[in-house]
Amino acid sequence: MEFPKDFIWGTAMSAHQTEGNNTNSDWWKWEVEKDGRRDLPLEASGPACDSYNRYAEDFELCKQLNSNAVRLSIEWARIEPRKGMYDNKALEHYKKVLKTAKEKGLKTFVTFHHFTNPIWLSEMGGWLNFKTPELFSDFAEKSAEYLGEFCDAIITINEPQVYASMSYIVGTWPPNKKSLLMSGIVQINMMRAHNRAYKKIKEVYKKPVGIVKNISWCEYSSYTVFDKLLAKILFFFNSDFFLKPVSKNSDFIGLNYYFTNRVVKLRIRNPDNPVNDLGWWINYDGLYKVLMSLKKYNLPIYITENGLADSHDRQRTDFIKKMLTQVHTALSRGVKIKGYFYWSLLDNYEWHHGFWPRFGLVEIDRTNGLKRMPRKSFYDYAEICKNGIVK
Ligand code: IFM
Repeated sequence: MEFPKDFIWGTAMSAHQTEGNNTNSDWWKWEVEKDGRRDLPLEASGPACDSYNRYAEDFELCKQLNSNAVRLSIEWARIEPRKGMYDNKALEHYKKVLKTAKEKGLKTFVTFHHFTNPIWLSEMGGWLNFKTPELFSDFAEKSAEYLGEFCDAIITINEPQVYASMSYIVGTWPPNKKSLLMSGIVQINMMRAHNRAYKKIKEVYKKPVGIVKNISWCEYSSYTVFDKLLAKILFFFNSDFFLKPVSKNSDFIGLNYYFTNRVVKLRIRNPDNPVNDLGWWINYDGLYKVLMSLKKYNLPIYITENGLADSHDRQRTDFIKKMLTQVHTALSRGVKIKGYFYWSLLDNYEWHHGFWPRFGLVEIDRTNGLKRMPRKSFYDYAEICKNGIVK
């Protein structure tokens, strides 16, 4: 299977998960305040992968991977550590990071919000506060103005509904709320934030700006028509409900696809084979179905994340190839897919789970100075990136 010559081949990561010592963020605060009274997070992020200092080494790995792009995020909590006070040193740091990536021949896809918030914002009520879209847009405009020269594409918000659900329904992420109403408010504020930030960014930055949505396909058993109906409703809320109101202000859609859910007798009951180390059901044709469902938006699509936790690297190469097969089929049926980013380059901080889920093409040895050790799948993906061919 041959992919278009100008196809983007990359890997994705995020600041809090890789940089280390993100001390001005709500996540850091929550991690260090753990005093034995609660069981999560399983670990604190601490130095993470120390990518704040070792980014050049990481980009060198991207180069060895033959990839032509990298997706990473900048940290709002570092750039605006106090409300309205921008830290020029932090902006300069990210300029250096992005410049280094470009010097290594990588296109940069830069996310402005990837789950973490400055502590001052969380003290104002975070994404429940109706002023937050405005505050986020100010930060976004400032960052785009300063860093835009070195960004090939800007992503306003990563997986808004995952954030709204983990932090405000499931409650395993800060601020640990369990309220459907709150989650609804957060989602609306994130839609408003995207739309507003898009317009502000566009005033100072002429390249593409988009949003990244995690979308899971939803299957149903053949038990009753109600299973089918529920599957359709769940898929709608996970996809068009959020995308419709933001699609007019998006130059592309970023799709993160990991798994499919299956409704059986009005419950989510997923098969336990094949699964990744986190128990997520691996269903290849779910990716195809989600891609086909996005065709109606008539926007370029990047698969901005796709990957699996697989500590022994047993399934990763096969996973990538089978997912890319689905991408290829969707491409041949007219979906405008422009690129694929594997999540992730490195094993990194998997939020409340700590470091045990290993998504990396490159293993991080946490007992040996965070040494980077490419896995076999790294070399297999490198072949794909080099030739644009999946065999
Ligand atoms: O690690 C996360 C990432 O931060 C967002 N998308 C899913 C990944 C795997 O869970």
